[in-house]
Amino acid sequence: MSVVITVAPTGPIATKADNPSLPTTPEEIAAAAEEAHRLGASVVHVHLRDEQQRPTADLGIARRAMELISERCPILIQLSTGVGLSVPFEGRERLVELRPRMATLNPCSMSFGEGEFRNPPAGVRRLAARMRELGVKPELEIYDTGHLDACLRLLDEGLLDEPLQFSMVLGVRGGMAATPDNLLTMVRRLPPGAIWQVIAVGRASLPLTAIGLALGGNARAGMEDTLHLGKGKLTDGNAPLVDRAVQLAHDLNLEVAGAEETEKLLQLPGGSGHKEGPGRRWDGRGRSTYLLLRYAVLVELAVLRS
Ligand code: KMH
Ligand code: ZN
Repeated sequence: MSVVITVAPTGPIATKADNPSLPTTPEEIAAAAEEAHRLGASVVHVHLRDEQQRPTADLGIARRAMELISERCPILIQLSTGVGLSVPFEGRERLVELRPRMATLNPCSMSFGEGEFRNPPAGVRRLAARMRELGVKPELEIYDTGHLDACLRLLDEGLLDEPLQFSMVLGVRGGMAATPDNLLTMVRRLPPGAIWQVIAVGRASLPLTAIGLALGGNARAGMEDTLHLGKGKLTDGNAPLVDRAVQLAHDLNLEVAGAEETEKLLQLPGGSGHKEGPGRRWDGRGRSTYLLLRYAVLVELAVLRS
């Protein structure tokens, strides 16, 4: 059984002032992607920054990052169309014209910390349609239960193709809290054959990623989601976080998919994707592992809250 590990090396929020190892230039992002690929990541989720480290949807910067990454290794590129709260939707959606293999699609507007994440319904439909035309696989970012319903409506309207690929984002202020119960609720509601991973921010990243893997999901790791390896311990790059996710998968007796296998598992358009295979499902064999993990997470969350 193989899982897909995605590295998210940069994100839209942190800067080098928060952690000097954060990769922000196309060169640094490409180097982080290559190292993550060497460790077992087969997808890189890319946010671009300008020279002042501000999030940007600049096509020149994005093109350069994509070229540098592809020159270094065969990791599959997923551009973020979330980009950053300060960048208007109309600029963000143009990124898919660069035809990355995948890009994120954020289906709904929401409060995001103290800011506002604008994803207007007409724009989301337009972007979904354009991604479909270009053969760019959307990864659907769902921060709350209603976001799943919005995605299912897009499917009904013919704007998405199955298998749907989801990121369950937990722990953003404005979205659902990072609790095992919320994750379970979402997993139970997924349509058959859906492919998914957990994105949990901050301290919840590790325990919820572990639960996600045990439940049949893929995993994401990187400095977009947490800048720390443990309490008070800054990570000195993306590599230790990716390494930890790979280790976690191996501890759960899961293989880590390479880029070619990932193309098939995710059934990416333009690839050699097989049609019959649904996403990895939890088949009951991991039940005791899962229950133990769940218990461990509940204890951990209780300790963190106290
Ligand atoms: N950092 C995520 C919680 C996207 O990439 O499309 C939000 C995000 C969305 O960055
Ligand atoms: Zn992102």
